[in-house]
Amino acid sequence: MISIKRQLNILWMLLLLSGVLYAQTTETPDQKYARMAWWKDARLGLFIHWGAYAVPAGDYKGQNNYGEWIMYEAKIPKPEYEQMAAQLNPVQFNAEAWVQMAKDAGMKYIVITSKHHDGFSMFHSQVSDYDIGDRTPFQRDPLKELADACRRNGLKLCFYHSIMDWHHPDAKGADFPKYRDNFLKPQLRELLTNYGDIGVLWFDGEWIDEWTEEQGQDLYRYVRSLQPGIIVNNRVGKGRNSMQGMNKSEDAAGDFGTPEQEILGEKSTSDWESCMTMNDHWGYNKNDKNFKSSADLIWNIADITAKGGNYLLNVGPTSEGTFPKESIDRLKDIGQWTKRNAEAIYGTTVWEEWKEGEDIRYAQGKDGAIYAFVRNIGGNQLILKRINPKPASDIFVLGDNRPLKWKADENGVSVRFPEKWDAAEQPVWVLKIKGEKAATAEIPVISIANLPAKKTEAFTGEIWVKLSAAPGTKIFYTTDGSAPTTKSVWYKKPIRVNRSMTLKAIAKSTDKRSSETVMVQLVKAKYGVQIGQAYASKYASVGSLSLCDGKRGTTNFSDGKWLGFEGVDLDVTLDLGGIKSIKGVGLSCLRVIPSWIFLPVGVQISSSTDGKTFTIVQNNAITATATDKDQNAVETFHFPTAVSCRYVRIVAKNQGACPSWHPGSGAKAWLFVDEVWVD
Ligand code: FHN
Repeated sequence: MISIKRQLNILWMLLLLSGVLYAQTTETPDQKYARMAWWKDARLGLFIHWGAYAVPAGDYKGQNNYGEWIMYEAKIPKPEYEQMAAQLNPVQFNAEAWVQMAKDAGMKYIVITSKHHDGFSMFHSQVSDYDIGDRTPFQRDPLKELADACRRNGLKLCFYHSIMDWHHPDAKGADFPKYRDNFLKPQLRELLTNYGDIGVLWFDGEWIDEWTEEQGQDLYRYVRSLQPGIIVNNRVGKGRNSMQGMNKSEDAAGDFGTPEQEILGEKSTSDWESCMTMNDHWGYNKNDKNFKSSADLIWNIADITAKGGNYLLNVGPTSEGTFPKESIDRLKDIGQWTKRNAEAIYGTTVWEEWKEGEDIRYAQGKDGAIYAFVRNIGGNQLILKRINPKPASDIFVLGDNRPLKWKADENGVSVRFPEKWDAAEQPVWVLKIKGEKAATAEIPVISIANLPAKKTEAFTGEIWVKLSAAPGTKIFYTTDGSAPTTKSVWYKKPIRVNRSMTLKAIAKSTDKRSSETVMVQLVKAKYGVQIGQAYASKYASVGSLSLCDGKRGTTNFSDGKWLGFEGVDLDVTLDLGGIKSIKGVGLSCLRVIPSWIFLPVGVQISSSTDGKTFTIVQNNAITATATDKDQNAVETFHFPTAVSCRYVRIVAKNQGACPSWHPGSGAKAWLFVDEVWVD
């Protein structure tokens, strides 16, 4: 009797031979699985973007927001950029120290730029003299030193290599095949024959017109012919779906998907790796201090693990050959956490119930244990819905050998942590549970005006909130933010809401455990708001009412509290609900020059009693013209305005276009507004 697996392999070979199935190589699924095994178990890798661009470190001609694209974005002439490259002399470079930091962080492989789009090779190439060995005082080969250090420490060395090349004269137009055959491929041969076993070839820059899927398939085979065991990402061809990174079709070239600066929204059994910066730049920018917190980076590891992916986290080293301190600190924090929770991270696989709300993720161990990654635990009790522990089994929190007290009832598994336990001591806790999926009721739906509510809803006056769930289920809810149980208020009719609150609800059916909790933040806004100009959907906060919800935005423009207007003015009318005597009008705006966000250049205020005829009461020019030295800031403006009216119209004039000194010169300028109010 031939096993199913063997039957599949035979079928696969027949399809292949018949030409029905076009594969990159004659590799069976089993063989591919074996080749990818180390990478799947590895989970975490360190991405390193290191090149000539570290010399300017983000600055050029008064601009300070560049990264590894500086040559292109700042239109630096080749000779001038070559001069920059010639200054690269990383005398503090210590391969052993870099590899140790990656290893201590729990990373199992390093992907370093052998050549980025600028065409400058970070290894001593014989194919080119535009490299660190020939053009700089640094006569060593950093990739050779890294290869040796990785071998000594049991890490896999991998290369990021750009197909796009801004420096090579043939890498454009009709001569591209000459570049491909006489430069790109010979350099790859050097990289795959002179540096030992290479784990992954991470291609990039495949989006250029000169590149095609066919060339990608050929390059894949070429690379695999040099090192048959190597793994190649899906940017070798043209198959990826933009920054979402997964292949658009089954037979696209490459072994894994490459979401960039994002994590898949759902679990996936395909091979994928999310690559992400720690701050806002891949290459070193000495001005960029906008680093993600260690807690957020650690939660990304939990989220990616639950979804079955790998995490390739980036560091941009300096031209001296050192890691920025902020990166070192985060690698240390990650290392402490991965060390404590290793068994939940490495070699685990996707569990069918991989998520529970926004703060719980699950993964399955090879021994069948289920790991629950949990953040934001209030107090020392936790309720898990999606799992049923085996009766009388122990639940442990990794890193602590004391079994936790727990009991399961119709509302879930309530787990109690030890008395003197400090929830804040770890950004993410991991529980090890022997159990199986629990049957839970369907999550109820919260609706406002017959539309499903978003996570946050602003309103004026009062609204009616409806809760609905599957037939035969009861719904229980709370309005004080506490976790609802079957002892909470039983929902029987729409809820009248006339104040801000956090509404949470669960559903319960007779034969199942109560559902996961659904939540909506209801925020009462002070006035009715009529927007005259469309804000961008990407920066839409909770809609126009967010201008009056009292929730202040921060200088992190993507904090979800800003309305962003691209190239157009803010034109908003507040309905005070009746004739009021007002004394002043205020608004808060954001300035983040590197992100093309400018303050308004003027504010006009007009009033009306009927909402139809308006009289201008204030015309204020805000004269401070933007300069590239302006720091990120939330600026609040207040205009004394003594008038009696029901409607107040505020028009804040957008700068219109980025100024000539700005990298976005001439492009639409953004106006970000958060709060408008009258007093
Ligand atoms: O253009 C590159 C960018 O410089 C960086 O290397 C990232 C990292 O994956 N990839 C491209 C942008 O998608």
